[in-house]
Amino acid sequence: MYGLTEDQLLIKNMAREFAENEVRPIASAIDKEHRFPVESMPRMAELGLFGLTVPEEFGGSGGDVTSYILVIEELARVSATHAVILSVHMSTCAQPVLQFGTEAQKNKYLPGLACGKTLGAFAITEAGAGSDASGQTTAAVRKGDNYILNGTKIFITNGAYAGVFLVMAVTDKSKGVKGLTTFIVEKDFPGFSVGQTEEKMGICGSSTTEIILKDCVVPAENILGEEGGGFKVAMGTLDGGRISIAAEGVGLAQGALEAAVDYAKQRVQFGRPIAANQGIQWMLADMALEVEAARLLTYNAARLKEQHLNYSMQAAMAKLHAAQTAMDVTVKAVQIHGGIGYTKNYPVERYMRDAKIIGIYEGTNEVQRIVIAKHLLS
Ligand code: COS
Repeated sequence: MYGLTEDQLLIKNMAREFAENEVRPIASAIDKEHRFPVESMPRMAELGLFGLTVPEEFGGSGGDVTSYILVIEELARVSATHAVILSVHMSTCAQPVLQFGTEAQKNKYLPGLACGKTLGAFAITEAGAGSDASGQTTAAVRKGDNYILNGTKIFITNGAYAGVFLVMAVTDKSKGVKGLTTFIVEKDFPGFSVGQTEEKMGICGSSTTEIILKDCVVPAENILGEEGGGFKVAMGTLDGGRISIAAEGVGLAQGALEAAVDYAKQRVQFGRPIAANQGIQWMLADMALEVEAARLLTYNAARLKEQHLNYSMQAAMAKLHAAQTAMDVTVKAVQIHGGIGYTKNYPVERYMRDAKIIGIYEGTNEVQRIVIAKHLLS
C-alpha cells in the first residue's frame, strides 16, 4: 500500500505493535496526569526509534525519511504525546546535527541521541519571537574560546528531559537574520537551567518548558553551521520538522476516524446502529477522504526530502492540510460519539485537544500559507 517497501512496512508494523501493546495502555493516564511517559523511553530506544534516520556509523539504524514518518504516524494514532517527543528529538535535533554538523559534532552528539541515552530539543521560540522567528533577543557574545549566552526560550518541547538543545541566539544584532547563530547546548553547561513547565490543553504527557540561559558558557566549536547562518539552519530544520508534525496530524486523525467508525457501528439509537444513517456515513466518508489526502501530501513531502529534492513548499502544504484535517476529523469524531465523546471515558476528546497544536507548533497554519505563497511568488 502507498508503494511502501518491505522494509518500510516492517518498521510501520513494528511501530504499530509497540503503540498498541505498550502505548495504548498508558495513553489516557499520561494525558490525565500530565505525566511524561518515562517508561516508554527505554522501549523506544530498544526499538531503535531514536536513531531511526541516523546513519549506522553514528549509532543509528540508517532508515529513510518515509520509515520515520510512518513511525510518527503510528505513534500519533494512539498517543500524540509519544509522537511529538520523538518528532522533536529526531527532526529538530538529531537530524540538523547530521545535516549541518561538523564531523566532530556528529561524532560527539549523534551516538548518544541515536541510542536514546540523550533526548534532543530545539529552542528558538521566545516571548517575542514566535511566528517571527527572526525576532530573537537571546544574545551570544564571544569570550575567548566560548560564547556567553543570555536569554529565555519558551515552549520548549522535551525541555525537562532533554540533554541536548539546539539554541538560536543573536551574535550580531546589526546584521538582522544574518546575525543569528545556532548553538548545540548541553543541559550541563554552566548557566543553563530549565524554567517553568507549561500546563497545556493537549499533548499533556509531553514536557513543555522555559529554558533559561544565564551567562551560559558554550564552546565556540558548538556552533551548528556557520556563525550568522543560524536562521537558515532553523528554517531548514523546520522544513523537515513540518513533515513529521504533518505525520503526527495524520496519525491522530486516523486514530479518531477509527474510533468513530467503531463507535458508529456499535451505538444503537432508534433501533439500529447509528452507522446505518446516511448522515453518519457521509461524515465518515469525508473524514476518511481528508485523512487520505493529508497522508498522501505527507508521504510525498517525505519522499522529496528522501530524494534530496526541494520540499519546503510540499512540507508546508502537508502540515497545513494535516493540521486542518486533524482538527476537522477529531471534532467530527467527538460529534459522532455524542455526549459520551465529550467525556474522558472515550479517547476522542483527547484526540480533539491534541489536534489543535498541529496547526500551531513548528509554524502556524498562517505561517505555512506564507511559506507556500513565497514559493509561488518567487
Ligand atoms: N531554508 C533555508 N533558508 C531559508 C528558508 C528555508 N526554508 N526560509 C527562509 N530562508 C532564508 C531566506 O532565503 C533568507 O535568506 P537570504 O536573504 O539569504 O535569501 C532568510 O532566510 C530570511 O528569509 P525570509 O525573509 O523569508 O524570512 P522571514 O523573516 O520573512 O520569515 C517565515 C519567514 C515567517 C516563514 C519564518 O519566520 C517562519 O517559518 N516562522 C515560523 C517559525 C516557526 O515555525 N516557529 C515555531 C518554532 S518551533 S515550535
